[in-house]
Amino acid sequence: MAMLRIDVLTIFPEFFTEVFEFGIIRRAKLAGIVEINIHDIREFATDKHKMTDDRPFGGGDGMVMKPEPIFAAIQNILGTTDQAEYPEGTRVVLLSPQGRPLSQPLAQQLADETTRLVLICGRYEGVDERVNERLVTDEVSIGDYVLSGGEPAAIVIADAVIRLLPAALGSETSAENDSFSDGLLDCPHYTRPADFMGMKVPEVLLSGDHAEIAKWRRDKALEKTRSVRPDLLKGENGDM
Ligand code: 6GU
Repeated sequence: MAMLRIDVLTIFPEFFTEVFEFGIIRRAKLAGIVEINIHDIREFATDKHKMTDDRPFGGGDGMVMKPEPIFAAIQNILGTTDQAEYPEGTRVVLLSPQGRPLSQPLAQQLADETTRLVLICGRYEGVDERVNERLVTDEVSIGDYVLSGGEPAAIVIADAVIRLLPAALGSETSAENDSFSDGLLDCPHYTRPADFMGMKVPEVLLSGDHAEIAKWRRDKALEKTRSVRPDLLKGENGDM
């Protein structure tokens, strides 16, 4: 049995046809560590025109995703639209710019605690608030910019979570050295050749002195973080 079952609700199911077929995600699927199901919200539409959105009450531009098809999809996937009756380990995530920002700790928490992860891809104009009120356990954004829909964000969350599933990691320690696992950006990396077009690999990395190498990596990670993301060094690990 898969350790994690992911269900994606989208009006663009074709968006996901190949995106989960590569690398760690493909391997995790083949190993039965994760199962990913894509659901077309339109198939749960109740009216004869299969409408998934409608004009906003109160007026204004854009369309709002209707609640009925999303409620029907959740009923179908989880067997209930009552959060109290969701299977244990279930999180229903609405991807939206109004959500709390995705972070490495949130991805880690989802990897550690979740067995059923439902990702609802909203369109940027919005989703009827009653979906949020009744069905959603977590509203999540992937950053301070606006996407035309939550689909790319669903892929980002799925990737960030799946690679943290214990059995998905190629090497036991490879996630420990990630950017953000210690609240810093990663240090630079080099491989052969030691001299590429006159650009030399730092001498210390060729020295075999593991203590010196560890110190160099830490210094470089700090230097990089200070120059690119000083905010990560300020609060004592605010959201980390
Ligand atoms: Cl989750 N959705 C949309 N539409 N835009 C976003 C986002 C999500 N996260 C950042 N921008």
